[in-house]
Amino acid sequence: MTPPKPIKENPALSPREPPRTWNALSVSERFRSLYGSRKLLVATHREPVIVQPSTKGASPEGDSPKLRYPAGGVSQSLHRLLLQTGGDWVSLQSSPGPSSLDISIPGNPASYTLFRLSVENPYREEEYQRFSNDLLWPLFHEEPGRVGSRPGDFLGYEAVNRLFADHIARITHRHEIGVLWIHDYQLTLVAKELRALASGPLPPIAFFWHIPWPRQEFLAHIPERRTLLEGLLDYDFLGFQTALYRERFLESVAREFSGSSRINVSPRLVVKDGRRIHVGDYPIGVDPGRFETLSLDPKGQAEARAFLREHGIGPKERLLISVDRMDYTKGFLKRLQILDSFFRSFPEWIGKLRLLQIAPLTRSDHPTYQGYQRKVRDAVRTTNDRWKADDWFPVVSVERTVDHRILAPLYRMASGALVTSTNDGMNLVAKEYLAAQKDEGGILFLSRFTGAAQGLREAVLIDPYDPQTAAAIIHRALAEPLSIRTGRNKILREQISRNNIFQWMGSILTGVHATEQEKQEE
Ligand code: GDG
Repeated sequence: MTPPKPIKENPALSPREPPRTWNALSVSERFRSLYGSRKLLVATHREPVIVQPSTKGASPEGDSPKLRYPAGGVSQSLHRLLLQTGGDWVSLQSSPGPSSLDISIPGNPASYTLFRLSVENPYREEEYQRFSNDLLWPLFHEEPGRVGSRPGDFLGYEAVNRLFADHIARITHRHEIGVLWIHDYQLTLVAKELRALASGPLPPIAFFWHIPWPRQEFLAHIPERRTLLEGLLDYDFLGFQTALYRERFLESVAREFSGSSRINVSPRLVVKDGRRIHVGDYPIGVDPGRFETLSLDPKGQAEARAFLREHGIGPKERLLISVDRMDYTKGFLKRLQILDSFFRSFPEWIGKLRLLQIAPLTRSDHPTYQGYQRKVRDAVRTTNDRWKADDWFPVVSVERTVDHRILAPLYRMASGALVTSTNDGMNLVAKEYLAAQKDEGGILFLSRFTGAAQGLREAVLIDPYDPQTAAAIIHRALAEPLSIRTGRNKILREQISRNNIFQWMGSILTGVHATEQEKQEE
């Protein structure tokens, strides 16, 4: 066996970038200074918009369709960013309308073009969905009991990744692209396929992994893990949410390819067949200014009060708020157990504190999710039956998306946010809640099993697997003096202001550029 060669990392890619606060303007200026008139091309599995079917029959040519926005961290974060920098976006089409759309939203400086792919072979698309959602999603969230993929599904996964690559290759022929930025576990093989198609040089290809990278034993359940890892190493630049996930990824590469002289691993770099792949941790953030402004907007606040009225909640009631797609990784059942322990241990709260749960349905055509969503509804019913008093009951569950204009004031009005994920790459809701707490003492109760908890050390951390202790922590924190709560929020709010979404993008773009320069100097 050849001993691994020592490899030298690029100091320009040091994790300790000089501190600076990025904003929308500085990130788009940075993009332009690095890439000139060349564009950013983003690819995600899901599209960032839902096109509303026209109610007036066929919509006339050129009419702009009515759009809604799905609940989802990846697509909504990138949507906000591309409205600053412009660019192209490739994703699978999931609502009616044309095969490409120009997305521009008044008040934003740029617009982007959305290219909407459709998979012609429905069987291949089903396999792709199964491999992604029934195998990768549960295993990367350390839930092997929920795996439902079938042998052979990988063929569909490969086919759809190839379709993305084909389409991206066509766009890169027509438009001058500065960076390709591919996202998440559904698209690990796009760089590999692009390299197979390319006849000339490609722009740098970056990839961001939004979900956790699990402990090693969970990868063992994926027969194709080696192909997936090699696929990831076909990118030029890999980003993870936290140092822990980056380290676990590198450990997976080191284990899987131990003994191979083709692949060398160091803390922020992998060298594969002489090609250098930068591997970094870049925790995603939110746009705190936007949530703060929305939370203070009188019109939004009035709409939020109307929303509460509509759901039978009085204007002065104390609330805990939870906002998540109804996915098993978000710990809905654990949350209800915590509430149960809370009322059992501290009955003085009965009639005085409610949980408002905004829970838009997700993947609800899927049997695992149908079963889980049924269980959540049953548990909500049981909790409400157990603790109801007169016409009061403890859980209000709203199974639809609520616009951010209403959501941000709701965050502000709630005494606490309850984040109970059993495993979560980052969790943006935690950061949005803090952004809405200007001068307020709302408490973030944050599951320790989120990427956010790895950075927001001052938050009130809870373990969703230990409902009794979590209930006691909630009880204690709610009684804390306002000065303690606002003091804690001040520290947390400074952190989310610094590590905002623009900082995330700015440091990734800077890193990709440094990687490219290094290649040219070689
Ligand atoms: C994945 C990873 C990682 C939710 N309900 C509504 C609504 N939302 C918005 C929230 C937030 C987003 O969806 C959810 O983001 P999360 O980060 O909490 O969760 P995932 O969707 O699972 O995201 C996650 C993220 O990618 C980014 O890297 O943090 O770990 O799993 O922005 O506000 N938005 C609206 N109405 C709703 O009812 N408008």
